[in-house]
Amino acid sequence: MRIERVRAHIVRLPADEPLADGKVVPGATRDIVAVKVVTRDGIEGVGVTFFGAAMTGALKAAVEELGALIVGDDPRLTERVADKLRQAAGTSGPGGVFTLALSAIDTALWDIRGKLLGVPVTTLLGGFRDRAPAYASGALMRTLSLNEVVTAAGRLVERGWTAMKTQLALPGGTVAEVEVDRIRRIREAIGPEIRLMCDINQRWSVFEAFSIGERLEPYHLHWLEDVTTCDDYAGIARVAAKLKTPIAGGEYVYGISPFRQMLEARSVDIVMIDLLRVGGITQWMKVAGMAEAFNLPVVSHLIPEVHVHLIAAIPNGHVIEYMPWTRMLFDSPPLPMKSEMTVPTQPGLGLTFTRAINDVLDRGSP
Ligand code: SMN
Ligand code: MG
Repeated sequence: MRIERVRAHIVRLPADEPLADGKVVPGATRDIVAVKVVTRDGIEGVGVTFFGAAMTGALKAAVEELGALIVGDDPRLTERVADKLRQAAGTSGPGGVFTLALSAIDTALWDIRGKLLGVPVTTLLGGFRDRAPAYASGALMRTLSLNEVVTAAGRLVERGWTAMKTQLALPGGTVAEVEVDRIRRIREAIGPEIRLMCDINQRWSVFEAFSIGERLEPYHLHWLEDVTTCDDYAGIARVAAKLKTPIAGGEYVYGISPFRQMLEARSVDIVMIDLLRVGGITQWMKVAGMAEAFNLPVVSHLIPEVHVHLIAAIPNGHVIEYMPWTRMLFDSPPLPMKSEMTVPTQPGLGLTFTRAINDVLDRGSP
């Protein structure tokens, strides 16, 4: 079993918002690097990566340069591959493009392993259950006006969602009254039973998190996410100790070690693992195990098509973030139904890139 080639291709998907038919900026795109690892006997593994922004070309190049180094290697030996690539990349990791590139390769290797053994990736990882809860993400962003966000939240409920995430730390400066009022209005629109999460994306100070967080408690958020700078473990821990609302975090950190700091400091009540920044499925599972040992639930960040396998596989998988950004990469991707996703049963990840993407990946760069 040997790797024959690794190819990457930048796909510019339209920046749409299908969950509540949100407004779109004409021409705006989400630029994603689609990756394919092919073995000599023709097994194909798919991976994806992004967060490159203006460096998306560099991210694609990183995948292909790292990929060239593992041609001829055994795709089943994910730890050996990760070690080889880490050493080859010098000290360019763990933060940044190196880990984002490693992640896509590692994900493709797990897809290959599943196809080789004829089982879904979730089965390889433990297969705790065959479906998992999902929440709607991306439809209730801070850039929407108050009326727009309230309308969109109502629409999500109409469409069967029982859990959804919004954002605070509104553009133009944080005014506590305005922030609290927005959550009050959303809660009124969706009723008491819907799970509502709120993401701050590191934009509050610790003191804003104390004071606004306390005033949000009557609206019983399911969690408050990334309340302040992601590596201020002590600061986040102070917020977590003070508020009744569970504190979620973890999507911004790279590799596995920061999770040790975060968990030892008791910064978070809910561990959010980002597949790309953690370095792929191999590393994701290590953090999930760490969280389990700390008696903490795990939630995913973006790429629900892959994360459905992971959240369903582990005993402490809590909920999948259903952010629809990557669905258009695939033919018949797994989709949520009434706030739930079912794990694909085909071997591997059960994901096939669309014909147009496959054509380019099979042909190689012009
Ligand atoms: C988020 C991060 C990156 C891109 C989109 C959205 C956000 C989330 O933090 O949790 O979904
Ligand atoms: Mg977030």
